[in-house]
Amino acid sequence: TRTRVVIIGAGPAGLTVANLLRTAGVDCVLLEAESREFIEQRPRAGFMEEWVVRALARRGLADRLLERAGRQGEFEFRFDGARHTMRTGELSGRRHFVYPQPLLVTDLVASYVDRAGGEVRFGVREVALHDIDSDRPAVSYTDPVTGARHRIECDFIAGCDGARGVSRAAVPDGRAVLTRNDHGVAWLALLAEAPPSADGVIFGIHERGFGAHMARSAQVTRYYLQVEPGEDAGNWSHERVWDELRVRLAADGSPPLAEGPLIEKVVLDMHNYVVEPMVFGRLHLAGDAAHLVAPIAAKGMNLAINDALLLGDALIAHYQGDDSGLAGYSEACLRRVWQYLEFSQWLFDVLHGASSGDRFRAGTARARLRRLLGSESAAKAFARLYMGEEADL
Ligand code: RFL
Repeated sequence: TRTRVVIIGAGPAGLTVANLLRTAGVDCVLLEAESREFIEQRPRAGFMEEWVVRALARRGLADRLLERAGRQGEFEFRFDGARHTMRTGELSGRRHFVYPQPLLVTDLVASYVDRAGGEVRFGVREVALHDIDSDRPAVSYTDPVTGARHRIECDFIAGCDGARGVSRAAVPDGRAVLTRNDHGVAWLALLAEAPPSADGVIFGIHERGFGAHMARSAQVTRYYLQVEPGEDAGNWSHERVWDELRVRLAADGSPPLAEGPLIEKVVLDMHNYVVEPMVFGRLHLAGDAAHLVAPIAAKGMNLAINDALLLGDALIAHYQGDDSGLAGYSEACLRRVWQYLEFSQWLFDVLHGASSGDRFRAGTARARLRRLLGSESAAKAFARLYMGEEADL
């Protein structure tokens, strides 16, 4: 078979590219390793920045999101038994949209497959990329039902297969630089079947380790606990989790946490990476396949959609005779990636200083917090980055 663009991976990045291409009449095929049911339920991100929502809305991809997503414009720091509210919405003029990633993925699949009749092959195995340096690249895979091997020739490959995909690995040695950074801590990511215990986000800064609360829906709340890297989630029983959350999120005058069964318990090593450039011949990487931002500031999905919008538009422009978008693609994505990595690193230091066991780091983190809470201009600059730099996409 032959098509114009093969997209590998049906996460937020791949699905956004697929929707854009399909709407513009550019032939594409989307290959996904998992089943449709699986990707529509995989829990992950929850916060979307306003400019991303606006960009999706402009392309008719945010109808349900705009109807159903909660809006958030403040969060709380808790430390030394006190609560400090940051009014990030007021300070920045922007809001966060609370929309769990599985809902967004469900909407994007429905719009691409059910509404636009786009082509996806779910459950594909042994995906391999070929001749990415030529102008006739191809992708091959094994059909999950028949076991037959298929090959799709194309003009371009969009590598949107996330942190553990095969696209990034297809880049020949020496053609890209992979920059890694490891924060040296892990977070136990938890989903509790419990109503939220506050309106929005609480960052608990504590000597015993960082802890966080993130309101998701009336029934489900996300929590995080800083743990040792490589820690086994099995060591964290229901009692231990809730005892520790109560300590790390404690503050005078705060209502008790609403407890509930833990329906997700995963240890995430807090690390980051960036691949530069994001393009190799006919392969364009997008989203987590190209860069991972530890979920400290909830930036990953926003970056993935930013890349996807730029890539989708650039590919469409290419078929209309304009290659400037493709030429500038990698640089345009990476500018925002590095901005967000820097912010994430900065926030990491603020949130983990107290538990670092290092008096210098603890002292400087405390100084940053005081500056944020005591200076309007510092708070404004912070809020703009936290809520996400605007872009007209
Ligand atoms: P995805 O979502 O990982 O999608 C990649 C898709 O590719 C498929 N795949 C393959 N398909 C074919 N062949 C192969 N060989 C394949 N290998 C993999 C996978 O099955 C999958 O369907 O990447 P994408 O599209 O780049 O999207 C990135 C986001 O998912 C990610 O950045 C966010 O989830 C990060 N993140 C958050 N981001 C935010 O913006 N806000 C948040 O609040 C937020 N919270 C989080 C997060 C990530 C978390 N985890 C689990 C790392 C919270 C958590 C706990």
